[in-house]
Amino acid sequence: MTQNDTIAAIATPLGSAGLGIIRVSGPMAHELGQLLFRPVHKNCTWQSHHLYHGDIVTADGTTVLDEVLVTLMRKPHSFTGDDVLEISCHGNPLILQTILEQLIALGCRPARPGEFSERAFLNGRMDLSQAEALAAMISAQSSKALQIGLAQLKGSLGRKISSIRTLLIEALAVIEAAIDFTEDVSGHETPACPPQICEAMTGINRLLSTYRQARLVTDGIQIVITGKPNVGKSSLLNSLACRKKAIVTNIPGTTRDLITETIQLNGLNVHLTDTAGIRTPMDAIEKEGIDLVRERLEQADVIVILLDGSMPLTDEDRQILEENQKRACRIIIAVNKSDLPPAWETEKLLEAGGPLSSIHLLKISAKFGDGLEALKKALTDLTGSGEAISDGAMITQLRHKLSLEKAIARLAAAQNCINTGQSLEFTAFELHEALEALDEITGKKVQDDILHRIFSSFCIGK
Ligand SMILES: Nc1nc2c(ncn2[C@@H]2O[C@H](COP(=O)(O)OP(=O)(O)OP(=O)(O)O)[C@@H](O)[C@H]2O)c(=O)[nH]1
Ligand SMILES: [Mg+2]
Repeated sequence: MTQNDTIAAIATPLGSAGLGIIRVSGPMAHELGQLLFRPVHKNCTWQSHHLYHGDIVTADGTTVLDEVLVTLMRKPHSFTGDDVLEISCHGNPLILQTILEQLIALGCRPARPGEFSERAFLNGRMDLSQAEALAAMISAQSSKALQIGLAQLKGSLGRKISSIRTLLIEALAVIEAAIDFTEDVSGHETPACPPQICEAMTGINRLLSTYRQARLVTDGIQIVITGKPNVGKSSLLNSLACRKKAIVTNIPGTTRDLITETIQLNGLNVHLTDTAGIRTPMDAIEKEGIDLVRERLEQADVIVILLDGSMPLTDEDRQILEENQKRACRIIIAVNKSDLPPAWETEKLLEAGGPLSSIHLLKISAKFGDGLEALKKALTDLTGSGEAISDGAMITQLRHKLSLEKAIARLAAAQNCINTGQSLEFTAFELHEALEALDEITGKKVQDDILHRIFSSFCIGK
Protein backbone atom coordinates (compact mmCIF):
# COMPACT_ATOMS: atom_id res chain seq x y z
CA MET A 1 0.00 0.00 0.00
CA THR A 2 1.25 3.45 -0.82
CA GLN A 3 -0.02 6.59 0.79
CA ASN A 4 1.16 8.65 -2.15
CA ASP A 5 -1.85 7.90 -4.26
CA THR A 6 -5.15 9.68 -3.91
CA ILE A 7 -8.23 7.65 -3.03
CA ALA A 8 -11.91 8.42 -3.44
CA ALA A 9 -15.18 6.82 -2.42
CA ILE A 10 -18.84 7.57 -1.89
CA ALA A 11 -19.09 8.02 1.88
CA THR A 12 -22.87 7.93 2.21
CA PRO A 13 -25.14 4.89 1.70
CA LEU A 14 -26.20 4.22 -1.87
CA GLY A 15 -29.84 5.05 -2.53
CA SER A 16 -31.87 8.18 -3.07
CA ALA A 17 -31.36 10.78 -0.37
CA GLY A 18 -31.31 14.53 0.10
CA LEU A 19 -27.53 14.62 0.06
CA GLY A 20 -24.62 12.35 -0.76
CA ILE A 21 -20.95 12.83 0.04
CA ILE A 22 -17.86 11.86 -1.89
CA ARG A 23 -14.63 11.78 0.00
CA VAL A 24 -11.20 12.19 -1.59
CA SER A 25 -7.94 11.82 0.31
CA GLY A 26 -4.36 12.22 -0.81
CA PRO A 27 -1.92 14.64 -2.43
CA MET A 28 -4.14 15.28 -5.48
CA ALA A 29 -7.19 16.31 -3.44
CA HIS A 30 -6.71 20.05 -3.95
CA GLU A 31 -5.82 19.74 -7.63
CA LEU A 32 -8.86 17.54 -8.28
CA GLY A 33 -11.06 20.11 -6.59
CA GLN A 34 -9.65 22.82 -8.86
CA LEU A 35 -10.19 20.69 -11.96
CA LEU A 36 -13.77 19.61 -11.31
CA PHE A 37 -15.26 22.45 -9.27
CA ARG A 38 -16.62 25.71 -10.73
CA PRO A 39 -17.26 28.10 -7.82
CA VAL A 40 -20.23 30.46 -7.92
CA HIS A 41 -18.10 33.25 -6.45
CA LYS A 42 -14.87 33.82 -8.27
CA ASN A 43 -13.01 34.56 -5.00
CA CYS A 44 -12.76 30.85 -4.10
CA THR A 45 -9.33 30.66 -2.49
CA TRP A 46 -9.57 27.03 -1.32
CA GLN A 47 -8.99 27.99 2.26
CA SER A 48 -8.82 24.93 4.47
CA HIS A 49 -12.07 23.93 6.24
CA HIS A 50 -14.16 26.45 4.29
CA LEU A 51 -17.32 25.56 2.44
CA TYR A 52 -17.56 26.64 -1.20
CA HIS A 53 -20.69 26.63 -3.34
CA GLY A 54 -20.63 25.86 -7.06
CA ASP A 55 -20.91 23.17 -9.74
CA ILE A 56 -19.10 19.95 -10.38
CA VAL A 57 -18.27 19.46 -14.05
CA THR A 58 -16.97 16.56 -16.09
CA ALA A 59 -13.22 15.98 -16.33
CA ASP A 60 -13.16 17.58 -19.81
CA GLY A 61 -14.96 20.63 -18.36
CA THR A 62 -17.85 20.46 -20.86
CA THR A 63 -20.83 19.36 -18.75
CA VAL A 64 -22.19 20.38 -15.36
CA LEU A 65 -22.97 17.27 -13.27
CA ASP A 66 -24.48 18.77 -10.12
CA GLU A 67 -24.65 21.81 -7.90
CA VAL A 68 -22.54 21.09 -4.84
CA LEU A 69 -20.75 22.29 -1.73
CA VAL A 70 -17.07 21.39 -1.42
CA THR A 71 -14.64 21.55 1.46
CA LEU A 72 -10.90 21.12 1.38
CA MET A 73 -9.29 20.03 4.64
CA ARG A 74 -5.56 20.41 4.41
CA LYS A 75 -3.20 18.01 6.10
CA PRO A 76 -2.61 17.29 8.89
CA HIS A 77 -5.95 18.68 10.15
CA SER A 78 -8.19 16.22 8.37
CA PHE A 79 -9.75 12.86 9.16
CA THR A 80 -7.01 10.91 7.38
CA GLY A 81 -4.17 13.32 8.14
CA ASP A 82 -3.73 13.83 4.36
CA ASP A 83 -5.38 16.52 2.23
CA VAL A 84 -9.09 15.66 2.10
CA LEU A 85 -11.69 16.98 -0.29
CA GLU A 86 -15.36 16.42 0.49
CA ILE A 87 -17.96 16.96 -2.18
CA SER A 88 -21.48 17.25 -0.89
CA CYS A 89 -23.87 16.75 -3.78
CA HIS A 90 -27.49 15.64 -4.25
CA GLY A 91 -28.07 12.12 -3.03
CA ASN A 92 -28.80 10.39 -6.32
CA PRO A 93 -26.61 7.30 -6.84
CA LEU A 94 -26.18 8.22 -10.53
CA ILE A 95 -24.78 11.65 -9.65
CA LEU A 96 -22.49 10.22 -7.00
CA GLN A 97 -21.25 7.47 -9.31
CA THR A 98 -20.63 9.89 -12.19
CA ILE A 99 -18.63 12.29 -10.00
CA LEU A 100 -16.61 9.36 -8.67
CA GLU A 101 -15.89 8.26 -12.25
CA GLN A 102 -14.60 11.76 -13.11
CA LEU A 103 -12.25 11.66 -10.13
CA ILE A 104 -10.98 8.24 -11.22
CA ALA A 105 -10.52 9.48 -14.79
CA LEU A 106 -8.25 12.20 -13.39
CA GLY A 107 -6.02 9.74 -11.53
CA CYS A 108 -7.78 8.87 -8.30
CA ARG A 109 -8.00 5.28 -7.13
CA PRO A 110 -11.24 3.84 -5.70
CA ALA A 111 -10.72 3.43 -1.96
CA ARG A 112 -10.79 -0.02 -0.41
CA PRO A 113 -13.12 -0.67 2.55
CA GLY A 114 -11.80 1.13 5.63
CA GLU A 115 -8.96 2.77 3.73
CA PHE A 116 -9.69 6.29 4.99
CA SER A 117 -9.59 5.02 8.58
CA GLU A 118 -6.46 3.01 7.83
CA ARG A 119 -4.73 6.16 6.61
CA ALA A 120 -5.91 8.03 9.69
CA PHE A 121 -4.32 5.30 11.82
CA LEU A 122 -1.09 5.21 9.79
CA ASN A 123 -0.83 9.00 9.99
CA GLY A 124 -1.23 8.88 13.78
CA ARG A 125 -4.62 10.62 13.78
CA MET A 126 -6.09 7.85 15.94
CA ASP A 127 -4.94 4.64 17.57
CA LEU A 128 -6.20 1.28 16.46
CA SER A 129 -8.75 0.98 19.26
CA GLN A 130 -10.25 4.30 18.14
CA ALA A 131 -10.44 3.14 14.54
CA GLU A 132 -12.22 0.00 15.70
CA ALA A 133 -14.57 2.11 17.80
CA LEU A 134 -15.47 4.08 14.72
CA ALA A 135 -16.53 0.93 12.89
CA ALA A 136 -18.42 -0.25 15.96
CA MET A 137 -20.26 3.06 16.21
CA ILE A 138 -21.35 2.93 12.60
CA SER A 139 -22.86 -0.50 13.12
CA ALA A 140 -24.13 0.09 16.69
CA GLN A 141 -27.67 -1.23 17.19
CA SER A 142 -28.54 0.44 20.50
CA SER A 143 -27.99 3.75 22.22
CA LYS A 144 -25.80 2.15 24.91
CA ALA A 145 -23.59 0.52 22.28
CA LEU A 146 -23.23 3.95 20.67
CA GLN A 147 -22.25 5.40 24.05
CA ILE A 148 -19.45 2.85 24.49
CA GLY A 149 -18.28 3.37 20.90
CA LEU A 150 -18.17 7.12 21.36
CA ALA A 151 -16.18 6.90 24.60
CA GLN A 152 -13.68 4.61 22.88
CA LEU A 153 -13.52 6.90 19.89
CA LYS A 154 -12.63 9.73 22.27
CA GLY A 155 -9.69 7.58 23.36
CA SER A 156 -10.94 6.12 26.67
CA LEU A 157 -9.44 2.69 26.06
CA GLY A 158 -6.23 4.10 24.57
CA ARG A 159 -5.72 6.29 27.67
CA LYS A 160 -6.31 3.39 30.02
CA ILE A 161 -3.85 1.20 28.10
CA SER A 162 -1.35 4.03 28.08
CA SER A 163 -1.52 4.39 31.88
CA ILE A 164 -0.98 0.64 32.33
CA ARG A 165 1.88 0.83 29.84
CA THR A 166 3.53 3.57 31.91
CA LEU A 167 3.44 1.30 34.97
CA LEU A 168 5.17 -1.47 33.04
CA ILE A 169 7.84 0.86 31.71
CA GLU A 170 8.53 2.00 35.27
CA ALA A 171 8.76 -1.64 36.41
CA LEU A 172 11.05 -2.41 33.49
CA ALA A 173 13.31 0.51 34.42
CA VAL A 174 13.65 -0.91 37.95
CA ILE A 175 14.45 -4.39 36.64
CA GLU A 176 16.89 -3.17 33.99
CA ALA A 177 18.72 -0.99 36.50
CA ALA A 178 19.03 -4.03 38.75
CA ILE A 179 20.40 -6.06 35.82
CA ASP A 180 23.08 -3.39 35.18
CA PHE A 181 23.88 -3.33 38.87
CA THR A 182 24.29 -7.11 39.17
CA GLU A 183 26.66 -7.04 36.21
CA ASP A 184 28.89 -4.57 38.10
CA VAL A 185 28.59 -5.92 41.61
CA SER A 186 28.78 -9.51 42.68
CA GLY A 187 27.00 -10.88 45.74
CA HIS A 188 23.88 -8.79 45.00
CA GLU A 189 20.40 -9.35 46.41
CA THR A 190 17.43 -10.07 44.20
CA PRO A 191 15.15 -6.99 44.14
CA ALA A 192 11.57 -7.20 45.35
CA CYS A 193 8.84 -7.39 42.72
CA PRO A 194 8.15 -3.79 41.56
CA PRO A 195 4.65 -2.83 42.83
CA GLN A 196 3.81 -1.45 39.39
CA ILE A 197 3.44 -5.02 38.07
CA CYS A 198 0.71 -5.80 40.56
CA GLU A 199 -0.95 -2.43 39.90
CA ALA A 200 -0.89 -3.05 36.15
CA MET A 201 -2.45 -6.49 36.66
CA THR A 202 -5.26 -4.95 38.69
CA GLY A 203 -5.91 -2.40 35.93
CA ILE A 204 -5.94 -5.08 33.24
CA ASN A 205 -8.24 -7.33 35.25
CA ARG A 206 -10.62 -4.43 35.74
CA LEU A 207 -10.73 -3.87 31.99
CA LEU A 208 -11.24 -7.58 31.35
CA SER A 209 -14.18 -7.59 33.74
CA THR A 210 -15.98 -5.07 31.52
CA TYR A 211 -15.97 -7.42 28.55
CA ARG A 212 -19.09 -9.43 29.34
CA GLN A 213 -21.15 -6.37 30.14
CA ALA A 214 -19.90 -4.50 27.12
CA ARG A 215 -20.70 -7.45 24.87
CA LEU A 216 -24.24 -7.48 26.25
CA VAL A 217 -24.50 -3.83 25.37
CA THR A 218 -23.10 -4.17 21.86
CA ASP A 219 -24.59 -7.54 20.88
CA GLY A 220 -27.77 -7.31 22.93
CA ILE A 221 -29.14 -9.56 25.66
CA GLN A 222 -30.38 -13.03 24.80
CA ILE A 223 -33.56 -13.74 26.76
CA VAL A 224 -35.29 -17.10 26.51
CA ILE A 225 -38.83 -17.66 27.77
CA THR A 226 -39.48 -21.22 28.91
CA GLY A 227 -42.18 -23.12 30.77
CA LYS A 228 -44.63 -25.95 30.26
CA PRO A 229 -47.30 -25.62 27.55
CA ASN A 230 -50.10 -23.07 27.88
CA VAL A 231 -48.57 -20.97 30.67
CA GLY A 232 -48.56 -17.91 28.37
CA LYS A 233 -45.03 -17.79 26.88
CA SER A 234 -46.20 -16.64 23.47
CA SER A 235 -48.57 -14.15 25.08
CA LEU A 236 -45.60 -12.72 27.00
CA LEU A 237 -43.49 -12.42 23.85
CA ASN A 238 -46.33 -10.62 22.10
CA SER A 239 -46.87 -8.25 25.01
CA LEU A 240 -43.19 -7.36 25.29
CA ALA A 241 -42.93 -6.93 21.52
CA CYS A 242 -46.16 -4.90 21.42
CA ARG A 243 -47.34 -6.91 18.45
CA LYS A 244 -48.82 -10.27 17.60
CA LYS A 245 -45.66 -12.12 16.62
CA ALA A 246 -46.49 -15.62 17.92
CA ILE A 247 -49.71 -17.61 17.69
CA VAL A 248 -51.61 -17.78 20.97
CA THR A 249 -54.32 -20.40 21.56
CA ASN A 250 -55.65 -22.28 24.55
CA ILE A 251 -54.40 -25.55 23.03
CA PRO A 252 -51.28 -26.78 24.86
CA GLY A 253 -48.37 -27.27 22.45
CA THR A 254 -49.22 -24.38 20.11
CA THR A 255 -45.63 -23.17 19.71
CA ARG A 256 -43.20 -25.67 18.27
CA ASP A 257 -40.39 -23.60 16.82
CA LEU A 258 -38.22 -20.91 18.33
CA ILE A 259 -39.79 -17.52 17.73
CA THR A 260 -37.50 -14.53 18.09
CA GLU A 261 -38.11 -10.82 18.33
CA THR A 262 -35.74 -7.95 19.12
CA ILE A 263 -36.97 -5.12 21.30
CA GLN A 264 -35.28 -2.09 22.84
CA LEU A 265 -35.18 -1.99 26.61
CA ASN A 266 -33.49 0.76 28.55
CA GLY A 267 -31.38 1.69 25.49
CA LEU A 268 -30.36 -1.92 24.93
CA ASN A 269 -31.18 -4.48 22.30
CA VAL A 270 -32.96 -7.40 23.83
CA HIS A 271 -33.37 -10.54 21.73
CA LEU A 272 -36.41 -12.44 23.03
CA THR A 273 -37.02 -16.08 22.19
CA ASP A 274 -40.38 -17.76 22.70
CA THR A 275 -40.11 -21.52 22.81
CA ALA A 276 -42.10 -24.75 22.67
CA GLY A 277 -43.69 -25.70 25.98
CA ILE A 278 -41.67 -28.34 27.82
CA ARG A 279 -43.46 -31.63 28.48
CA THR A 280 -43.19 -35.26 27.40
CA PRO A 281 -43.38 -34.73 23.62
CA MET A 282 -46.46 -35.99 21.79
CA ASP A 283 -44.69 -36.44 18.45
CA ALA A 284 -41.38 -36.07 16.63
CA ILE A 285 -42.01 -32.42 15.75
CA GLU A 286 -42.65 -31.45 19.35
CA LYS A 287 -39.59 -33.42 20.48
CA GLU A 288 -37.44 -31.52 18.00
CA GLY A 289 -38.90 -28.23 19.28
CA ILE A 290 -38.14 -29.12 22.92
CA ASP A 291 -34.56 -30.15 22.02
CA LEU A 292 -34.14 -26.70 20.46
CA VAL A 293 -35.32 -25.04 23.69
CA ARG A 294 -32.69 -26.89 25.74
CA GLU A 295 -29.97 -25.79 23.30
CA ARG A 296 -31.15 -22.19 23.41
CA LEU A 297 -31.27 -22.17 27.22
CA GLU A 298 -27.53 -22.86 27.26
CA GLN A 299 -26.85 -19.65 25.31
CA ALA A 300 -29.28 -17.41 27.20
CA ASP A 301 -28.07 -14.42 29.20
CA VAL A 302 -31.37 -14.44 31.08
CA ILE A 303 -34.02 -17.15 31.33
CA VAL A 304 -37.61 -16.33 32.13
CA ILE A 305 -39.35 -19.36 33.59
CA LEU A 306 -43.05 -18.85 33.23
CA LEU A 307 -45.52 -20.56 35.58
CA ASP A 308 -49.30 -20.39 35.56
CA GLY A 309 -50.46 -18.90 38.86
CA SER A 310 -54.11 -19.78 38.19
CA MET A 311 -53.52 -23.53 38.08
CA PRO A 312 -51.81 -25.77 40.62
CA LEU A 313 -48.12 -26.40 40.01
CA THR A 314 -47.42 -29.68 38.24
CA ASP A 315 -44.47 -32.05 38.03
CA GLU A 316 -43.64 -30.47 34.67
CA ASP A 317 -43.24 -27.06 36.36
CA ARG A 318 -41.11 -28.57 39.11
CA GLN A 319 -38.93 -30.35 36.60
CA ILE A 320 -38.31 -27.15 34.65
CA LEU A 321 -37.38 -25.33 37.87
CA GLU A 322 -35.06 -28.14 38.86
CA GLU A 323 -33.39 -28.40 35.45
CA ASN A 324 -32.56 -24.71 35.57
CA GLN A 325 -31.31 -24.55 39.16
CA LYS A 326 -27.73 -24.59 37.93
CA ARG A 327 -28.44 -21.39 36.01
CA ALA A 328 -29.98 -19.71 39.06
CA CYS A 329 -27.94 -16.52 38.65
CA ARG A 330 -29.63 -15.70 35.38
CA ILE A 331 -33.20 -16.76 36.08
CA ILE A 332 -36.37 -14.79 36.57
CA ILE A 333 -39.48 -16.68 37.59
CA ALA A 334 -42.62 -14.98 36.33
CA VAL A 335 -45.92 -16.27 37.66
CA ASN A 336 -48.44 -15.51 34.94
CA LYS A 337 -52.20 -14.94 34.80
CA SER A 338 -52.24 -12.71 37.87
CA ASP A 339 -55.59 -11.41 36.63
CA LEU A 340 -57.13 -14.78 37.58
CA PRO A 341 -57.67 -16.09 41.15
CA PRO A 342 -54.40 -17.67 42.36
CA ALA A 343 -54.32 -21.45 42.77
CA TRP A 344 -51.17 -21.45 44.95
CA GLU A 345 -49.10 -19.11 47.07
CA THR A 346 -46.36 -17.69 44.91
CA GLU A 347 -44.01 -16.82 47.79
CA LYS A 348 -44.00 -20.45 48.97
CA LEU A 349 -41.91 -21.26 45.90
CA LEU A 350 -38.86 -19.56 47.31
CA GLU A 351 -39.27 -20.77 50.87
CA ALA A 352 -37.97 -24.21 49.95
CA GLY A 353 -34.45 -22.70 49.99
CA GLY A 354 -31.67 -23.84 47.65
CA PRO A 355 -30.25 -21.82 44.75
CA LEU A 356 -33.69 -20.66 43.67
CA SER A 357 -34.31 -18.85 46.95
CA SER A 358 -32.50 -15.69 45.88
CA ILE A 359 -34.15 -15.52 42.51
CA HIS A 360 -36.27 -12.69 41.07
CA LEU A 361 -39.89 -13.71 41.46
CA LEU A 362 -42.60 -11.64 39.84
CA LYS A 363 -46.31 -11.85 39.29
CA ILE A 364 -47.46 -10.79 35.85
CA SER A 365 -50.36 -10.92 33.49
CA ALA A 366 -49.01 -11.39 29.99
CA LYS A 367 -52.48 -10.94 28.59
CA PHE A 368 -53.34 -7.68 30.34
CA GLY A 369 -49.86 -6.24 30.88
CA ASP A 370 -49.74 -6.15 34.70
CA GLY A 371 -46.24 -6.44 36.14
CA LEU A 372 -44.50 -6.15 32.78
CA GLU A 373 -42.63 -2.97 33.73
CA ALA A 374 -41.19 -4.72 36.80
CA LEU A 375 -40.26 -7.66 34.61
CA LYS A 376 -38.45 -5.39 32.13
CA LYS A 377 -36.53 -3.78 34.97
CA ALA A 378 -35.58 -7.17 36.41
CA LEU A 379 -34.33 -8.27 32.99
CA THR A 380 -31.83 -5.44 32.67
CA ASP A 381 -30.93 -5.49 36.38
CA LEU A 382 -29.99 -9.14 36.19
CA THR A 383 -27.42 -8.58 33.43
CA GLY A 384 -26.06 -5.42 35.04
CA SER A 385 -26.32 -3.96 31.55
CA GLY A 386 -28.64 -1.16 32.58
CA GLU A 387 -25.90 0.46 34.66
CA ALA A 388 -24.47 3.74 33.51
CA ILE A 389 -21.12 3.53 31.87
CA SER A 390 -18.66 5.64 33.81
CA ASP A 391 -15.43 6.68 32.08
CA GLY A 392 -16.25 4.45 29.14
CA ALA A 393 -13.04 2.43 29.33
CA MET A 394 -14.58 -0.87 28.41
CA ILE A 395 -13.51 -3.61 26.08
CA THR A 396 -15.93 -4.83 23.47
CA GLN A 397 -13.64 -6.60 21.03
CA LEU A 398 -12.48 -10.17 21.39
CA ARG A 399 -9.14 -9.04 19.94
CA HIS A 400 -8.64 -6.66 22.86
CA LYS A 401 -9.69 -9.30 25.37
CA LEU A 402 -7.17 -11.81 24.00
CA SER A 403 -4.36 -9.23 24.07
CA LEU A 404 -5.17 -8.30 27.68
CA GLU A 405 -5.22 -11.96 28.68
CA LYS A 406 -1.84 -12.39 27.01
CA ALA A 407 -0.50 -9.39 28.93
CA ILE A 408 -1.80 -10.75 32.26
CA ALA A 409 -0.19 -14.13 31.61
CA ARG A 410 3.15 -12.44 30.86
CA LEU A 411 2.94 -10.33 34.01
CA ALA A 412 2.15 -13.38 36.12
CA ALA A 413 5.20 -15.05 34.58
CA ALA A 414 7.31 -11.95 35.37
CA GLN A 415 6.17 -12.07 39.01
CA ASN A 416 6.97 -15.75 39.15
CA CYS A 417 10.48 -15.15 37.76
CA ILE A 418 11.22 -12.67 40.54
CA ASN A 419 9.60 -14.70 43.30
CA THR A 420 11.51 -17.83 42.34
CA GLY A 421 14.80 -15.92 42.11
CA GLN A 422 15.36 -16.53 38.39
CA SER A 423 17.69 -14.36 36.35
CA LEU A 424 16.31 -10.84 36.01
CA GLU A 425 16.69 -11.04 32.25
CA PHE A 426 13.72 -13.42 32.24
CA THR A 427 11.61 -10.91 34.13
CA ALA A 428 12.59 -8.15 31.70
CA PHE A 429 11.72 -10.41 28.78
CA GLU A 430 8.24 -11.13 30.19
CA LEU A 431 7.63 -7.42 30.80
CA HIS A 432 8.59 -6.63 27.21
CA GLU A 433 6.17 -9.31 26.00
CA ALA A 434 3.38 -7.84 28.17
CA LEU A 435 4.08 -4.41 26.68
CA GLU A 436 3.85 -5.85 23.19
CA ALA A 437 0.50 -7.43 24.00
CA LEU A 438 -0.81 -4.03 25.15
CA ASP A 439 0.60 -2.38 22.04
CA GLU A 440 -1.45 -4.73 19.88
CA ILE A 441 -4.59 -3.04 21.21
CA THR A 442 -3.63 0.50 20.33
CA GLY A 443 -1.79 -0.64 17.22
CA LYS A 444 1.63 0.63 18.32
CA LYS A 445 2.87 -2.80 17.43
CA VAL A 446 0.62 -4.92 15.32
CA GLN A 447 1.14 -7.29 12.41
CA ASP A 448 0.20 -6.13 8.93
CA ASP A 449 -2.20 -9.01 8.33
CA ILE A 450 -4.11 -8.16 11.52
CA LEU A 451 -4.30 -4.53 10.43
CA HIS A 452 -5.55 -5.59 7.03
CA ARG A 453 -8.18 -7.85 8.57
CA ILE A 454 -9.44 -5.09 10.85
CA PHE A 455 -9.73 -2.40 8.21
CA SER A 456 -11.13 -4.64 5.48
CA SER A 457 -14.15 -5.30 7.69
CA PHE A 458 -15.04 -1.58 7.57
CA CYS A 459 -17.40 -0.18 4.99
CA ILE A 460 -16.25 1.63 1.86
CA GLY A 461 -15.88 5.36 2.33
CA LYS A 462 -15.02 4.99 6.02
N1 LIG B 1 -56.24 -14.87 31.90
C1 LIG B 1 -55.07 -14.92 31.30
N2 LIG B 1 -54.87 -15.76 30.29
C2 LIG B 1 -53.65 -15.79 29.70
C3 LIG B 1 -52.61 -14.98 30.14
N3 LIG B 1 -51.52 -15.24 29.36
C4 LIG B 1 -51.91 -16.19 28.49
N4 LIG B 1 -53.18 -16.53 28.68
C5 LIG B 1 -53.95 -17.51 27.93
O1 LIG B 1 -53.34 -18.78 28.08
C6 LIG B 1 -53.48 -19.54 26.89
C7 LIG B 1 -52.10 -20.01 26.41
O2 LIG B 1 -51.35 -18.88 26.05
P1 LIG B 1 -50.05 -18.99 25.14
O3 LIG B 1 -49.42 -17.65 25.15
O4 LIG B 1 -50.37 -19.59 23.82
O5 LIG B 1 -49.23 -20.04 25.99
P2 LIG B 1 -47.86 -20.76 25.63
O6 LIG B 1 -47.10 -20.93 26.88
O7 LIG B 1 -47.18 -20.05 24.53
O8 LIG B 1 -48.36 -22.17 25.14
P3 LIG B 1 -47.60 -23.22 24.19
O9 LIG B 1 -47.16 -22.52 22.95
O10 LIG B 1 -48.65 -24.22 23.92
O11 LIG B 1 -46.46 -23.79 24.96
C8 LIG B 1 -54.19 -18.64 25.90
O12 LIG B 1 -55.54 -18.92 25.91
C9 LIG B 1 -53.95 -17.25 26.46
O13 LIG B 1 -54.93 -16.31 26.10
C10 LIG B 1 -52.84 -14.07 31.22
O14 LIG B 1 -52.03 -13.32 31.66
N5 LIG B 1 -54.12 -14.11 31.76
MG1 LIG C 1 -46.64 -20.61 22.65
